Amino acid sequence: MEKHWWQEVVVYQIYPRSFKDSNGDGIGDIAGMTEKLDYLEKLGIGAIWLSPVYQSPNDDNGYDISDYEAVLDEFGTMAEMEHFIAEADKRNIKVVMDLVVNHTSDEHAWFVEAKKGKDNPYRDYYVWADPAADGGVPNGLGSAFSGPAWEWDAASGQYYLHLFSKKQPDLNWQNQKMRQEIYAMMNRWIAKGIGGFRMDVIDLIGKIPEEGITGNGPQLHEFLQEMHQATFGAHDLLTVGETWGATPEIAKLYSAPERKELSMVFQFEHIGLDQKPDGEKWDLQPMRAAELKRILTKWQTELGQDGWNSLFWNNHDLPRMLSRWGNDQEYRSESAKMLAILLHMMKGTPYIYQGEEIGMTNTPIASIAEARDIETINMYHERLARGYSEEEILASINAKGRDNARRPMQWNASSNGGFTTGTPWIGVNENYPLINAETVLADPDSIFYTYQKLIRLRKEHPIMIWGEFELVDTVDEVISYCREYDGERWLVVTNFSDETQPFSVEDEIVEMIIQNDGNEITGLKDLQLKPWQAFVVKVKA
Ligand code: TEU
Ligand code: CA
Repeated sequence: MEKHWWQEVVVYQIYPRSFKDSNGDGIGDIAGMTEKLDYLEKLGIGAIWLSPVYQSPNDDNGYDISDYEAVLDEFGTMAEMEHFIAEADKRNIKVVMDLVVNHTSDEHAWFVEAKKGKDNPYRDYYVWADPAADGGVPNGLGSAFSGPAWEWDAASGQYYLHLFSKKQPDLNWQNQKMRQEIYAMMNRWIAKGIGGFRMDVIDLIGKIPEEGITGNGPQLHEFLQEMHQATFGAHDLLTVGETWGATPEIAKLYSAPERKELSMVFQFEHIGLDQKPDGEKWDLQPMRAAELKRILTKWQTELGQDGWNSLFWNNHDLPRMLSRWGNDQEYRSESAKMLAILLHMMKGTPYIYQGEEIGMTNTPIASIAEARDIETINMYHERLARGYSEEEILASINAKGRDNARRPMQWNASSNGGFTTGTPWIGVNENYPLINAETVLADPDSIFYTYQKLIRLRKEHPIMIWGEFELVDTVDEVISYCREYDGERWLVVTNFSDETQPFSVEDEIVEMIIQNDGNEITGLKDLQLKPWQAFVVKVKA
């Protein structure tokens, strides 16, 4: 397999609204991000996935784009964005832009035109349908943000499709002129020196709505090969598709090099483990470590040479993993470091979500008035109407709501965690005096330095990037595997539980690589692993 820079770096995701406010309006901005590039250089990351910074009415916090080539006023100017890309480049950090082309905002010029009537040249840039025989919605397609996926447009007597909010009309990828305009926009961003694209719900662009098909439609890969050819194919960029429904077989279709589509995909099979199989994300069940082990192993072994894994626990849509499956109370530091070691020692490109590196946690709400996310607010009203108790609904929101990840980054112990001198657009977690970058950087044994060391090890040891993965047979709650490369063998051992767990292998330790506590480990036979204990040793191959 040909080697690429995006297989060797660790990527850091910035959610700009919540990263750093530089002008006191309570909203993160590009100047604030530029201020923090030295912090990211110290961490050692090689690329930033930047959530949308484009012009938007912020119905879905920027994932509803009204102008792909203008910067949101609240975030700053295009000059500041180009300066950010240049300053990141000076620090060997590439900027991967968020490409949201399954839909636009309803305030995008194309949709404003399309709504003018059936004969408008932009009408077919979107998905319109006549009412069903009974005058209602054309079919049963639903929105991810509650309610039907069809919105009535009285002026034209048709419905338009929106798989997300009604202010996010789906683009019609069957329209070749529309596709060409998207590619031209992408090329103008590539010309600014960006490092690639994260592609929002890209598995939906092949949709056939009249047949109820949304993900993995028949022309999906044809469109991606056309996009590759027309834009990033001529450059060595990181392209990662967000594909909620991907299996390893489907992931190979996106990321097998000879197919000339994408570098890799975000697959979410591990992310669904605490969701009832027949329920929505809000319907919870306990996550079983044995299942997590099985799924992680499947993805490590089945992609093989036919693709490349992304590795992540967190993003702006997910509750913070430290609170979700770790232990953010008694074992906050140990379990945060264990999660980092378990993930970063696997084969693939690791992604760190802002605040994960300092052990930030979920932020529970006591009232829906504290919520900001449209997905959460819509679900609240929908489930109240369906008879759920407010207590049940808030419990689901506190476990799985997206605002958990979108609370302001905690920089220091000053007011609002040093995120803003004004009133933050969303409340800062009350634990900021204890959990903040400045305090964490002052502690050589902190979570930050575990991440910094994992990133440094990746730069120094090819085995972390290219080594073959092999699961080690253990009790359910212990996830242990080996990486082998060029005659070298590393053993990774993690206790994914609050309890002591047994571990024993015949291997002989050559050297301790990294561990999440100070315990002396002299041998590997008949060990009793402490809760959340994690270590990596080089063993005799
Ligand atoms: O997310 C796609 C998506 O499906 C998630 O919103 C998911 O449905 C939900 O969060 C359950 O966890 C992408 C973006 O990451 C998300 O922020 C946007 O809201 C969405 O697309 C629409 O652009
Ligand atoms: Ca600001």
